[in-house]
Amino acid sequence: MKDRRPDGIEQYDHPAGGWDALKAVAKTLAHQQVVAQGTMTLLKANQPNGFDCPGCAWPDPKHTSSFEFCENGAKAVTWESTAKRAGPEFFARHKVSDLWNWTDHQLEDAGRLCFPMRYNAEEDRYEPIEWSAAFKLIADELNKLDNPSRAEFYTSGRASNEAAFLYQLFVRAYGTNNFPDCSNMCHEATSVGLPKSIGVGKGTVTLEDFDYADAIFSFGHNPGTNHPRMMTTLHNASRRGVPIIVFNPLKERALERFAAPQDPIEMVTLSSTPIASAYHQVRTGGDLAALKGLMKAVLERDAADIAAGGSGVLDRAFIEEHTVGLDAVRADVEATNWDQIVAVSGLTKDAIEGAADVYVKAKNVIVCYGMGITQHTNGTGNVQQIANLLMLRGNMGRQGAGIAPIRGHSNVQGDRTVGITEIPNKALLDGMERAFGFRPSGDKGHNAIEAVEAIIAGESKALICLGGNLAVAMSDPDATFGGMRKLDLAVHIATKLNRSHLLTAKTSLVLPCLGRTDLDTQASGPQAVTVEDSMSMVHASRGFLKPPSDVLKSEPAIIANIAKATLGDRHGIDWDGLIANYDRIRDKIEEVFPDFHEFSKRARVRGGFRLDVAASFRRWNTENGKANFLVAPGLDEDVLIKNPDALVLTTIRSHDQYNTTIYGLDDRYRGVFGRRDVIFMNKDDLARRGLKDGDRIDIRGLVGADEAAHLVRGFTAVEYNIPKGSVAGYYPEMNAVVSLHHYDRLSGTPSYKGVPVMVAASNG
Ligand SMILES: Nc1nc2c(c(=O)[nH]1)N[C@H]1C(S)=C(S)[C@@H](COP(=O)(O)OP(=O)(O)OC[C@H]3O[C@@H](n4cnc5c(=O)[nH]c(N)nc54)[C@H](O)[C@@H]3O)O[C@H]1N2
Ligand SMILES: Nc1nc2c(c(=O)[nH]1)N[C@H]1C(S)=C(S)[C@@H](COP(=O)(O)OP(=O)(O)OC[C@H]3O[C@@H](n4cnc5c(=O)[nH]c(N)nc54)[C@H](O)[C@@H]3O)O[C@H]1N2
Ligand SMILES: [Mo]
Repeated sequence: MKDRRPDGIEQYDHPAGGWDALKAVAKTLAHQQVVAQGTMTLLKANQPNGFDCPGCAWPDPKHTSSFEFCENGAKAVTWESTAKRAGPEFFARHKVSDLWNWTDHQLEDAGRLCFPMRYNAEEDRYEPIEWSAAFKLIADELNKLDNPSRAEFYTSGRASNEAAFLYQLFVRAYGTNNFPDCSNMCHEATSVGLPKSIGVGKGTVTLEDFDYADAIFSFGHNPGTNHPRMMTTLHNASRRGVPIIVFNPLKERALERFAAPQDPIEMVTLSSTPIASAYHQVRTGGDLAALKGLMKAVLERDAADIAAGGSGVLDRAFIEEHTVGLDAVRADVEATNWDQIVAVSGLTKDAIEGAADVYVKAKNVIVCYGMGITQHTNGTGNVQQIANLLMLRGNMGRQGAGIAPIRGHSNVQGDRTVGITEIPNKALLDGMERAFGFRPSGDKGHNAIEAVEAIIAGESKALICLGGNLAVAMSDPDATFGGMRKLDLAVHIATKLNRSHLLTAKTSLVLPCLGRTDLDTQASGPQAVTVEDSMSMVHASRGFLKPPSDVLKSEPAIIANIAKATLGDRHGIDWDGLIANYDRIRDKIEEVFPDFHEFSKRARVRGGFRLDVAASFRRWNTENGKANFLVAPGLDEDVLIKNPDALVLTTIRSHDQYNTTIYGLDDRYRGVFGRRDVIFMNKDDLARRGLKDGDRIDIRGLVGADEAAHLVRGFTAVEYNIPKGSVAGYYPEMNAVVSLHHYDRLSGTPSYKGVPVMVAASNG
């Protein structure tokens, strides 16, 4: 590449982690004005008797009590425990139409919300409202709807088990299953795909399993940024000589080399540990082809071994005893030729065979994956092919082996476990009837896409959000924003101001709640909540900071009060009693879900407890009682991508953001500083369009023949090490080119990582 790079684009040669990570934390602490208190807070993250870090869902090691440094965990904690406040004076100073012009970074940087606020349309401002008036207003609006299914109840994955359980109780007692959830945009392909293959929509491994793995495969996740504590695990595995095979279109620095901030030698000597033993830059959306290639190579090795008089490389005993469907998968894989696999994956046959050799040689293999796998129109198929690959050699349900979906929000998995689902199963309905004496409706409700579609169509008139920033997280802001402005009621239970709150309805309320780090005191004294991590471990979390204002309520308290106002004494639920002592909520959780037996007691034990994941013990809760090999037909994810001029855009997180919360404008490991308006492109793709590094470009989403263009103008093209045909840009900015109709038909997961686009010199 040339010496002159676009403004803010530099070569970053350091390993991930190291001193730069410590410096970044110092900067965030200063920016959020919390230096002394903030440092203290950080020391309590993920400690026994401390709070669960809101940064990610990676589990805590069982036996550590020492402080585990995590740059992005520190940012998440610091942004929540900030000294900045967005109280009534703030809203008196700024009209909503002015705030609309602020960036997402500026909105959240205003600080913690302190008082319940209601929108006054004449003044175009949010004004303070008393809690009791707010609850009554919500109840009146909800009770006015001619049908409870005209209301949508969104959950973002930071909500605790206790809050999520009360929320689903309220909503089911109210009468709908409309539960759009952030996980619909995230790991839904896992939640839908894995139950059909292994009988549970969760990962099968524990943190300890990584100590016994002989090879680790990583598909489409960026742990150095999004799950930094996972780097400790990968760092240790690499040092043990475990091969780590990465499939990712971008060379993510932490997957190349990492300097562990807890390793005094690496810190003092400025050295680092290589992580990936092989790095395969698969094309965006090329994973299905790569996975079929891997299986093809494994089957070829098996045939060759048997021809040479060996016993083959498949785990035939496992396949025979535990599985169904290998013949169909074998036929599909055999019918897929290497030319197709190479063309779609963008990888050479040698590369795929090399990875297959590592796979076959290892006794125990774990496959980890993230959004690079799930956020595709064939996301569910991708997930199921990963399960197939593992099952070929019995890498499922035994020590050191299994599937590891790397979850996003710190309690996104728990929220689903305790009942946030638009498709309640019989066990859930039976449990609710047992515990509360009424049988909720079993009708299918809305997921996130369906909820937004119903809002746009004017069918749904009320939206309540338990956290999150639905409008900005969702595809197609033009359509989504317009729909939300037509609502009769919008309620946001939140810690910080964001753009969704500015999409005002006829009645709009922003209700401030306690965060993870805040002390939560109820009638019986200080409370703990519980969360479930990516590996099904459930444990307690206790905040200890003085809340930003005396007026704040906890999420459970806000939900209980809305429920009480809306339902009166319908079903005889003692809402006040439940929130007076959260043990009572946990007792009810236990009644509905027997797997939570002795919940409060077991949650208090250091490290918590693991929920039963049957597939971890080779019990298959599928319809046929077996683990199923499943075919995902074809290789191409989208007809539009066959357009020879199209490129496939993937939308990714920078190192300086938490979903729609933008901490800052740097993306250090990728060498981007002070800006986010860039598109990473291969140099051949630039040249083919007569473009060069630093040129201003427009990006248009291809959404089918007769729809309006989804356009982003005036971004800067950055020449980058990314496969030909693939381009990358930042989420959420790039949602403007993603059509609402572009999602996995099986799971409803939007295809944020496989967007067909056209790129051209900017004329805007
Ligand atoms: N600091 C921080 N932590 C977070 C979050 C955050 O925003 N910031 N978000 C949380 C949430 S909700 C989630 S879901 C997780 C997300 O964590 P990740 O799953 O790591 O999410 P992304 O950054 O979206 O990107 C994933 C990776 O996939 C790669 N990729 C893109 N397209 C493809 C593809 O087609 N195939 C393959 N194989 N790889 C591809 C990208 O290059 C990138 O490295 O992190 C959680 N933790
Ligand atoms: N293009 C594109 N779009 C994507 C993705 C992508 O990779 N690309 N990723 C998708 C994924 S994986 C996800 S999970 C979604 C994320 O979607 P969401 O979960 O809806 O979004 P967040 O940005 O995490 O929500 C941030 C807001 O949550 C509120 N908040 C923070 N902490 C708390 C709390 O403790 N309690 C309450 N009540 N509120 C709190 C704050 O007000 C903050 O503004 O986005 C999806 N959208
Ligand atoms: Mo997520």
